[in-house]
Amino acid sequence: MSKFRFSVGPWNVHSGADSYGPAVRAEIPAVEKYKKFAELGFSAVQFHDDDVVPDINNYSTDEIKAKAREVKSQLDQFGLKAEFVAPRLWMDEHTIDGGFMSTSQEDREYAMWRAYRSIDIARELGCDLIVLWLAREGTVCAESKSPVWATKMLIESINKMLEYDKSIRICIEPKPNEPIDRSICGTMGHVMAISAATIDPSRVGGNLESAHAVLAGLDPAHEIGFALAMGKLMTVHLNDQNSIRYDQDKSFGVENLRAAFNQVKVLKENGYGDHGEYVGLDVKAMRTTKDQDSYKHLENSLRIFKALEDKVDRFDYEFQKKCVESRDFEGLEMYVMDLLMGIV
Ligand code: XLS
Ligand code: MG
Repeated sequence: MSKFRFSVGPWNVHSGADSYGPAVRAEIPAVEKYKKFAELGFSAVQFHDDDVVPDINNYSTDEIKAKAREVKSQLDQFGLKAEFVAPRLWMDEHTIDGGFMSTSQEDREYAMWRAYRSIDIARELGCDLIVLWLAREGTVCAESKSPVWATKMLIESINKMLEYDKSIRICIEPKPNEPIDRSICGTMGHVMAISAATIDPSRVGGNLESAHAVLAGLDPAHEIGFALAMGKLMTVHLNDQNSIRYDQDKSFGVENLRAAFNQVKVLKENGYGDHGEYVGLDVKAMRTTKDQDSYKHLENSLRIFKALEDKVDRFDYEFQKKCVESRDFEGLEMYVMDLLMGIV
């Protein structure tokens, strides 16, 4: 029985369209996804603002809040909570050059409008967490904007959100690139620095995505550990990645099993979840996956996570201590491999 509670976003179940080809599976209605998420054992749903209110630009603040309440009643029907709301600042014509650090003041103001509406939606859904995946916050032409100015604009934007709602929490999900060429806030270290520079660092933290750490050439468990050491790991997006290719959002643990083991280990050893944090997935099915298998990557990710939890529970900390005292790291490493291969 896992000690953790799990969350997932509706975009994890998708039609399979990508930049190089059309959809390969039928679209599944959101409510049907919520029902299935509950059946699979998820406790919460992650949302973009326009997952809750499609065509959000067309509605007033009151209409947006009313539509959010409709989604809340759907979640209640399945005993699900909302984990967070993320403004989707990468699809709109107003965010072509980013949002918070766009070179257009009108577009920066639009990004703040979406950020404030995300807060309104979160409140109607009964959650206090906003995730900022800074997809287009950076440069496609290095000389188009100053990295000093852009960084300050991000801090200023977060401060405005913290002032708009006196108890909302802001969680940055760092990624070093894609779709942006050069990200302004690419790792958990950048997130911690941004947090410290805001008007209320206690309300600004990080969401570590396994694949994003790999794309930055970093170890996901160490990125998680860095945020935990600062007391600022607000959620995680567990998945996997085959080296520094495009963002693959593979099922958790399927490429780098030992790295996945150490992500579970650092979470478990440091009381993650004890204050309500969820283990979030951010995974996508293979393009070859058929309609009837639309949720298999979620089931696989949960199964691998829970199997690794058992491995962590069985980890021999006495043996580890002996190996460290005698600096027998070869012996310790082989023990870990035997544990993962099921030999011990
Ligand atoms: C990218 C992001 C994205 C969601 C917000 O990895 O997680 O999938 O939009 O979290
Ligand atoms: Mg993610």
